[in-house]
Amino acid sequence: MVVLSRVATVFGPECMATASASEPRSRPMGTGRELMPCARTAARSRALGEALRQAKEWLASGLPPVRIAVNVSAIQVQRGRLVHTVIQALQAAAMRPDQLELEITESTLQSEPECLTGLLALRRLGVTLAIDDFGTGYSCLSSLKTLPINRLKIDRAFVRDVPHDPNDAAIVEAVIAMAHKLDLGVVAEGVETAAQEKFLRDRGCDAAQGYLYAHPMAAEPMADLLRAQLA
Ligand SMILES: [Ca+2]
Repeated sequence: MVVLSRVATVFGPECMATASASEPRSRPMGTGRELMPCARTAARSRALGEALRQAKEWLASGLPPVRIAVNVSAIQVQRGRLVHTVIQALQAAAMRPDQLELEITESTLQSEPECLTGLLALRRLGVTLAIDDFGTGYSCLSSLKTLPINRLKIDRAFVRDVPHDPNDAAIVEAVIAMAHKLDLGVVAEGVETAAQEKFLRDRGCDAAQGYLYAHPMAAEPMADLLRAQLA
């Protein structure tokens, strides 16, 4: 459940690749509310298709449309096939591009022309793009103004010790302020305590995810949760 400031409503689930559908990752994850485990595949495009198929099923079962977040790799973006895969998956699920958010881990993201071209094509399509685990990679800050992204997700490593650790608190506060100056949304990852949530809310963080809201779960219990909260 997303409960921070400007986002008072549900974002929707984040779909992660896991070893198997019955073996969810132990790390707290989930955009906004929670996480839907997906089968690990060599090509994450299968996870993308699975996630969108699930969204279509939820819609058919009477749930209001939710935004689905899916993790993709920068390699997928660079190879140039991702746009085609996304278009096909969206068509198969009869979903609009703005109902899909793609998360790309910062450490794999580069400002190389192939990556930029792929990201631009996805943005033109209308898909939302987020940098995942922001702060742990080595991308230079200038990539933030060159890459066509919509949101930053602050890595849990910085969130874990706020508000007590003054260094982490300073970093998180600065990232939120910087993101907003750049017109980017901000999501905090790994939120587990009310004190963390208050710190983030007070600094204008747009949304949060983590154990405080929900643990990783399979599609069925998540449908129940969505039904209860969106009713
Ligand atoms: Ca993610």
